Amino acid sequence: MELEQTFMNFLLHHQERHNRTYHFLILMDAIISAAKHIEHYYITGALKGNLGCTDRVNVQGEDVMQMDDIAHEIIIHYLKTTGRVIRAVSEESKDIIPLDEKGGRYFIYFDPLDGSSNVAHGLPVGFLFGIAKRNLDGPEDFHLRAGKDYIAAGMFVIPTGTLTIAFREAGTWRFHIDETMNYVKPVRIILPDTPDTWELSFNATNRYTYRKEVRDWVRQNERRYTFRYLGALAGDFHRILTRGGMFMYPAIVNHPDPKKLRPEGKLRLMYEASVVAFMCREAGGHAVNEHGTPILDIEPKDHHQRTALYVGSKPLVEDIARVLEGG
Ligand code: AFP
Repeated sequence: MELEQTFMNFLLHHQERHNRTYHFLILMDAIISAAKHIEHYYITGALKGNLGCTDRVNVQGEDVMQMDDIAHEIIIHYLKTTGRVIRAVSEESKDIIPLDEKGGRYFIYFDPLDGSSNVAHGLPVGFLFGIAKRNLDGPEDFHLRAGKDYIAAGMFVIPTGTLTIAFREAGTWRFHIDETMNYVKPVRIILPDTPDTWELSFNATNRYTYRKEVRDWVRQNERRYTFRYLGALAGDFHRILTRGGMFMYPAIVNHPDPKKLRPEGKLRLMYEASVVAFMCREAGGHAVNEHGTPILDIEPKDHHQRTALYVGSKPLVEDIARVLEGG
């Protein structure tokens, strides 16, 4: 019987090889515990009437929490116990959450349950996170970090039992949960070079709402690749990492309903776009916004800032970036 290396053991060796402290292990242990908790809750949530409900009251007359609020609370609970987090940004909290402003060492930016339209069906959703380190050489000014300053970024695809995580200049790795609920068997992810397996992923109903250059690019290129779309970034990007190709969520500039226009894009910079862009870079890929600017270079002005996103295999992203820059 062959037993596999666990994530925590992998991380321990990683930290030692790079002469790093064990603080990051403590943080990752909390993140893993939170993810397992959310995963378990998600699998059993329908039984408790907790999947995908809004403004509902249960038989005891209590408010039924939505799954994304539950996921948020679970993560904050585990992060608090570490004493290592200065501040957290969560999709589910309007304000930045101060945790341990004196002793904390890491900033964390996360989306506790991304892809909420899948929740009611029990289909895959994501828990995405990016981590940056405080200034250790002087006073901390608490500025929001750009993706290029993250030290790690990752995602759990829930409830599939997978964790994909990238470490700065140390690659992107995938783990699977085993029978004992440990994430095991590190596999390094490198985007495939050859286009044979490449896929395109975007919300096809939006195609007529893109700016002309992007519409033209889609028309000219889409037949070359297989098309897949789940509607949850973590799941869609998980496929792109393995198969290559590109996930895109362009700016919506031509919608007949003005309320649906999204000239800045839909996805959130700090806990969606920068997270997948970081993982993609470490797997050999690239990511840009609607102007062709690398996602990882964008300095956030607001913690819930939105962006357009084109992420995936370098040749494909560079090709559309030329179109975006010229437009
Ligand atoms: P929700 O969490 O609001 O469902 O949004 C999910 C998401 O941010 C991302 O995970 C998807 O890739 C994208 O939005 C899907 O958006 P569309 O439903 O417009 O295709």
